[in-house]
Amino acid sequence: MKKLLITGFAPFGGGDINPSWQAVQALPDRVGDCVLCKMEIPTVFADAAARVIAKADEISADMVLSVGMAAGRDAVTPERIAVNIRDARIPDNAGNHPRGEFVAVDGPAAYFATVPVEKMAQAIRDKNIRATVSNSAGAYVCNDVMYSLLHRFAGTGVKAGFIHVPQLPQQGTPSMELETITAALVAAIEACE
Ligand code: PCA
Repeated sequence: MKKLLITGFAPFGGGDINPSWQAVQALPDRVGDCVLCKMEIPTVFADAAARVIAKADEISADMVLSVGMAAGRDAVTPERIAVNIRDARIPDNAGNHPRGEFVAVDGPAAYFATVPVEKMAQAIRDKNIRATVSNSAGAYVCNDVMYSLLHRFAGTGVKAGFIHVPQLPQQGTPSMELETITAALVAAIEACE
């Protein structure tokens, strides 16, 4: 069995739910060859990443997947690349509002995900769920977590990736049902084996 640390975010930007954590919570404890450790993380620059990295180290995770919500997207989107920039349109949940700062001053401009993003998107589509690989995770807390994970685990055997999911129907359009998002995550995890 492989150990997968999978995280979802707390609500942010005045919202009261975040489908990323709801969907992660709804996942079974085992998917394929993976035993899951689920964790909710705050929508706060640096703090969220530090917590995920600490937990991954603590449980000796083989793989880390973070999930976040992207309003405006109508598909589940494994992220291909994380960039070394914090550039927030709105403050995070601790009031941080970085504009054009580095995630890691000593880091490269970008990292590619070390999970198979094309395979994950295809596996989700094979379940008749909308999915496409995204080439930008933004420059907010989701990108911050993805970049920080890839920076920390570069050159180790620990795989890391990020998946953005749509809003729920009650949050606006476009949207996707929670059960569908959860099923998409199952397919994505299975595709990582
Ligand atoms: N989405 C935000 C941060 C938390 C979340 O769920 C983002 O896309 O950066």
